[in-house]
Amino acid sequence: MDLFSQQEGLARIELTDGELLVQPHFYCASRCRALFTSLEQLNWQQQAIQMFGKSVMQPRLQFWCGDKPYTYSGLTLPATPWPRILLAIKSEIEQVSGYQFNSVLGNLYRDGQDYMGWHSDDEPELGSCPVIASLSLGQTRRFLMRHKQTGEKHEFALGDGCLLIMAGATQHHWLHQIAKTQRQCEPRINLTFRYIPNQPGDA
Ligand SMILES: O=C(O)CCC(=O)C(=O)O
Ligand SMILES: [Mn+2]
Repeated sequence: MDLFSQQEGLARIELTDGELLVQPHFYCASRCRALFTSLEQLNWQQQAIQMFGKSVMQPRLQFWCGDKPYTYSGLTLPATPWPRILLAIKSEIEQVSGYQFNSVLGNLYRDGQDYMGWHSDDEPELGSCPVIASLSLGQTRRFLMRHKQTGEKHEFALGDGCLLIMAGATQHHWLHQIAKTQRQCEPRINLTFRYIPNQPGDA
């Protein structure tokens, strides 16, 4: 699908059983470069997750911050203070989208061998219809979606400065991934802003 034929502002993409919004040039090229340079300085880490009962290193680097802890694949990320740059980006995305976020999971794909396998962002902490705002910086990578019941597939090229929002029932019905590639590949940073609602028993 060609994201670049869309107009200015967030545009809706037709999706069976889900809601997708996209703004291919949410940030201009010079702002993207400046953001990439600052974000690279964060404390990126390669962390282990549990898969089929085994501990495996994630094939990418990760950065987390949020107002509440978040657990996925056996890895618990604690509540941590926000670096100023991430608060600024969060607030700009909130203004444009009208959604609120209180956490961000960042991914740093060092080269084409770094990837993220098929998954849905459907952890219980995210509530029943999670809204995920995903900002891409740096190298364009292929973002694939596959319908869990019908197998329908879509592919989007997520380029420098692209904002993609998944909402509604998307996480119930769709898986997504960033595939490996053999092509020459520069680093890419992706920030996924999330909202973790209050749980029963929270103070
Ligand atoms: O890198 C991307 O575009 C996707 C990241 C993602 O799916 C996630 O962090 O859950
Ligand atoms: Mn995801």
